[in-house]
Parts: sequence; structure tokens; C-alpha cells
Amino acid sequence: DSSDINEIQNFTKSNYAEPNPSYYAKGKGMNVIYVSLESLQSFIINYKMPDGTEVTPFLNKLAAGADDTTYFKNFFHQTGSGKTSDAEFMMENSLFPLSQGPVFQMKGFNTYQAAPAMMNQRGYETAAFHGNVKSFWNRDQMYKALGYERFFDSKYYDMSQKNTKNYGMKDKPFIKETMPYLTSLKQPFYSKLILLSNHFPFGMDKEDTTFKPGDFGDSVVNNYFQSANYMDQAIEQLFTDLKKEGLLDKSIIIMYGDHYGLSENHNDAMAKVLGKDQITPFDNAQLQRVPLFIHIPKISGGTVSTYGGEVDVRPTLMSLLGIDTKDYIQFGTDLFSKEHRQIIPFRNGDVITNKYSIVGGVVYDNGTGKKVDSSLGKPYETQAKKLLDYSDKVIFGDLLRFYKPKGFVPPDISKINYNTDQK
Ligand code: GP9
Ligand code: MN
Repeated sequence: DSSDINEIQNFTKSNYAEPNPSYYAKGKGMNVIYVSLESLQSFIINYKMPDGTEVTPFLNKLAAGADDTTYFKNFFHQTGSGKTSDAEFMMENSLFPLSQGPVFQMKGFNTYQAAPAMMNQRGYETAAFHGNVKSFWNRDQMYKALGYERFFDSKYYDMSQKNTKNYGMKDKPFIKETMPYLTSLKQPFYSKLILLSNHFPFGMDKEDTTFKPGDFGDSVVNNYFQSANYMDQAIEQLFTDLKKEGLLDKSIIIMYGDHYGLSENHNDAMAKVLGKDQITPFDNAQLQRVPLFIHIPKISGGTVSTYGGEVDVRPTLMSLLGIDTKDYIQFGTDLFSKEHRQIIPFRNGDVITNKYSIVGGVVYDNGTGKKVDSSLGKPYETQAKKLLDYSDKVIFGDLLRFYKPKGFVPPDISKINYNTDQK
């Protein structure tokens, strides 16, 4: 009820991190382009195949700071069973997904105060792009609640056999066909492109790649390298196209790996990939790193070691746009802030901080990978539990019904209709 929301509001206020003046409002008024990098894990960045070939040469350049891009190497996915959609949920709400079940499917009718709505009220056109049917993960419902005006789903793409693979569009034709839609949006726009073809089990059509698969005794792992290389090329194409259209200098681009691609079932091969005897529970927790790239025009980038998770991205973006979120119910903190909290709660109860990894109740020192006294993890476990519990309360009680941040204009859901626009 409303007393809960007061308590939660006080908590999130006390958790607020003041923006860093070197980043605050540096992207004010710019377009926003999110790119969800399907199943991309951070180990692939700067990884070299045994013959010395880089898997993701373009992303590696971005990680080194090309095109004013900052790369977060200690960034983690925090998804549950809602996978891609759980990541989307965090990006746009800075709330946690649920410990059981996909929040997109279970809570699509809740009230949210999400990024698309926040931008729409500021005159941004808002659009999502994804080469799969709009009802998958209940996106067509949830996107309305988040405030997306437009949803370019499979209906807008040439879904012929050569362009598609398991769930839908391959990344290259997807990017190619998305560009005209993207450039037709009214600027400034807030958009997201959800890539798809780097999806389990990662096998590719022969004609789409010349990259040699791995040789690690596990076809899923072997194919992952080909498939990630293909995605790298698709992203390079995206950057080339955005440059050509004059959009690169006018847009904040946030690209993130949505969740792991290679589960623990592939640990034997992953040990070979990483040159280890075996993958321990500590190693497995470290493998939950996913890449986060943020391109900010005229802000020089490079690789940074700040620890953070998906729930931290919205406060980061809002600071860059010069939008004050102190009044919002959010559970992450701005990654560029000097007050950013380097604590990453996971839905399975694990917690990672810049010092420790708490995995299955065991506390490890991040530097040595060795077990340390479990009392050292206690304050972080307590804080993580608080964050998750409050977020769950907000979602299960649909508490944002009882609260409106100052100046927030809720989306007019009755006016949104994804069926009307025809190709
Ligand atoms: C499906 C795409 C992939 O539309 O988001 O789903 P995933 O299995 O990764 O959640
Ligand atoms: Mn996914």
C-alpha cells in the first residue's frame, strides 16, 4: 500500500548517486540507440583463437576507445528466466526482474515509469526494433506499459529463409532493414534494436560466415565464436551506416550483452577456451560478465573497471541526458557517478562487488579467487537482499500506481497501437 511506497521512496533516495559533472548532460537532447547484443559474454572481447585471430575485432576497437566509446569490463547481467526481456526490463526501469518467471509475461499490466515514457514526454519519438513476432515475451503488451509508441517487429522485415534463423532475423539483414526505419523517425528519438542471431545453439548457415569455428570439443561452444564474429560484423555495419547518416555524432549508443550464451553445461569446453583446468563456481560467477559499451559523442572513451550491472544503466543514461532521477523509484546507480555503488545482486542470491564474489553463500576475494571469511560478505548480502526485496514489493504490489515522480507524464496506453502501421 502507500506506506510501503513511502518507505521504498526513502530508501531509493538514500541510495541515489549524484551525477559526475564530467558526464552530466553531455548527451542532452541527443538521440538514444540501445542495442541488445544477444548472448554476448565479455570473455569474447579481446579473445584470440589459438591461431591468433580476434573474434570481435570491431568491438575490440570500441573497447579500446574508438568512436568515443567507453567499455565496462566488469559489467554483469542480472537476468532470470525472462532472459532477453528481463534485461530489457532492467535497462528501462532500473527495477529487478523476478526470481521466478518472466516479469514481461507476469506483470505486463503494471504501472511503470520507464525510460521510453520519460523521453516521450520530452518530445522524443520512441521505437523498438526486433526481428521476431511482437507477442514473444509479451513484448506487445509490456512495451505499451513502458511507453513505446512504435514497435517494428517481424511484420516490418523480410523474414524469408535466407534472412532468418531460429527465432527470426539474422543480424546483418536486420541492421540493413532497420536503417531506413530508424532514419525516418523524428529526431530526437529513443530507440532500441534487439539483435537475435547470436542465440543458442549458435550454428550458422554456411554462406553467412568464413570464420573458422572453435575446436574445443563442444559444437555449441565452437559455433559461438563464428556467431559472435558475425554479430561483430553486423555492429560494424551499424556504426558505418550511422556515420553515413550523420547520426553517430548526434546519438548516445548503449550496447549490452543481455545474458550469458554458454551455460554451465559447457564448462568442460569453457575450461579449454580459457586455458584453465576446470571452471569452478567462482569462475562461473565471473563468466556472467556481459559487455557494456556506451558511445557518447565528444566524450573520450576506453576501458573502465567500474563494477556494475544491468539495473545501473538507466540512471547512467538519464544523467548523460541531463535528466534528474532523484524522484524516481530505481534500484541502480549511475555508473559514471563517484558515488556509484559497486554492488551487483543476482536473482539466485549471489552478490558481486568490486572486492568480493559471494557465490552460493561462499565469499571469494575477486583478486585472488580464494575463499575468505564469510563475515566479510555479510553487509553486501544484507544490502543486496534489501534491494531485491524492495524491487519485488514494487512489482508484486504494483506500487507505482500509488506514486508519481515530480513532472512525470504517464504513457497514454489506450492511444498506442502496434497494429496500425503497415509496411
Ligand atoms: C526472442 C529473443 C531471444 O524474441 O528475445 O530470446 P531469449 O531466449 O534470449 O530470451
Ligand atoms: Mn537473449
